[in-house]
Amino acid sequence: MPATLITGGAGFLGSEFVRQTLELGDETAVVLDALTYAGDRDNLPAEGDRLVFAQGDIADRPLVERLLREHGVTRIVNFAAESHVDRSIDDPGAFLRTNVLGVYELLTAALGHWRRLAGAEREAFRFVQVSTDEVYGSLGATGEFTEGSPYAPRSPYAASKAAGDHFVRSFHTTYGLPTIVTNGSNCYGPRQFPEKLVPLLAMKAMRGERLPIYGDGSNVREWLHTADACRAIRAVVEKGRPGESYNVGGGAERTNLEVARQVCRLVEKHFSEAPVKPVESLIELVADRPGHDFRYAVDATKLRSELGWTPEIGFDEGLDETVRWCVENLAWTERALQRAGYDGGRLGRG
Ligand code: NAD
Ligand code: TDX
Repeated sequence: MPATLITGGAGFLGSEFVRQTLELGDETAVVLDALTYAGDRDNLPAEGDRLVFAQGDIADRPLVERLLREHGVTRIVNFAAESHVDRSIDDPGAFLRTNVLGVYELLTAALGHWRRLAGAEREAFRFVQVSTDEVYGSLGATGEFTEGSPYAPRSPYAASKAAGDHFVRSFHTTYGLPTIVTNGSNCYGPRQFPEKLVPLLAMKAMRGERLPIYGDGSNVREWLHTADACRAIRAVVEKGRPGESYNVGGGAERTNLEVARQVCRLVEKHFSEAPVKPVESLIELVADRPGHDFRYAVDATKLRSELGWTPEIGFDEGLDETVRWCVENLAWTERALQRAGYDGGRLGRG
């Protein structure tokens, strides 16, 4: 049975990808995750015939080499990263270590392994780097990023992801390693760490705390449900062309204020004990994020037309389900906050 190394598989997107992989039923998922504040072993099922879990760092080359060899891995999907822009403003070093040096070590282990493979296994080998639209920089009110848009990162997070992507691409052009990059838009869904906009707002609204919206709330993000994002990454793993990159986005553009108001309405719908009503009265405009990118939007035509992917979950339906999940899984959120040493009050720049 083929095996896929899924790094960062205990995080938000990675754990959804692992669940989808196990549902497909025809491959072994080998998860490598350092279990930083963002990773939760309980996001994954227990180890079994088709799930192997190793706690460790993608920068630990001997460990990665052993996993690749022992499990006969023919695909690597790299979700492991420091992923939060505000944290990158406060501590860029951690982003450099994982998103650049970690990616380099992972690539080097992958290259050695790939070179030892032969025949169909070597042919099938893929290294998929899960990246972000933030590497392209910031858009004005119109236009969309295409795969040809130049990389122009502006936050330390985006800069580290861009540097990692450049290494990934260079391993294809220089050594022939079959790598592919996905550039995804903002994801939302269950099990997202409550420092990110949607779960942060839901958690604070349930506590009756003010809901910090940066600047004037007019910044725009393109939202995609994590299940649709992972189906897109699966399509890229199966059918993507080595050396290429694919934008991943579903077209649901919203201002942050629109998202905040919708989350407030959904908290009122699903959480009868909301301490402050209307929940919307908790929204407060606060100091802007330094270097705050105004707008992201991607043209995902290549993914749709070449690989036949279409999103299945509309934003209204997906957000309703996500806020309901946050209401019904407060214990998950409390555990995440404890693990990270947060009290809810210190979350967010506001
Ligand atoms: P996350 O922060 O929820 O999860 C990251 C996971 O990586 C965690 O389980 C963490 O323990 C693990 N990890 C961190 N450093 C590691 C290391 N050095 N070695 C091994 N494991 C390590 O992040 P996410 O939101 O699931 O994002 C996953 C990937 O998708 C990231 O690469 C991110 O850049 C990209 N991405 C995310 C979004 C989004 O909206 N969430 C959008 C586009 C792209
Ligand atoms: O408290 C907040 N108030 C606020 O107004 C927070 C946490 C965020 N915001 C704004 C900033 C952004 O414009 O909401 C928007 C979304 O913020 P985040 O959830 O922090 O996401 P973003 O910075 O857009 O980055 C996300 O999408 C792209 C992920 O965290 C990245 O990993 C991914 O690459």
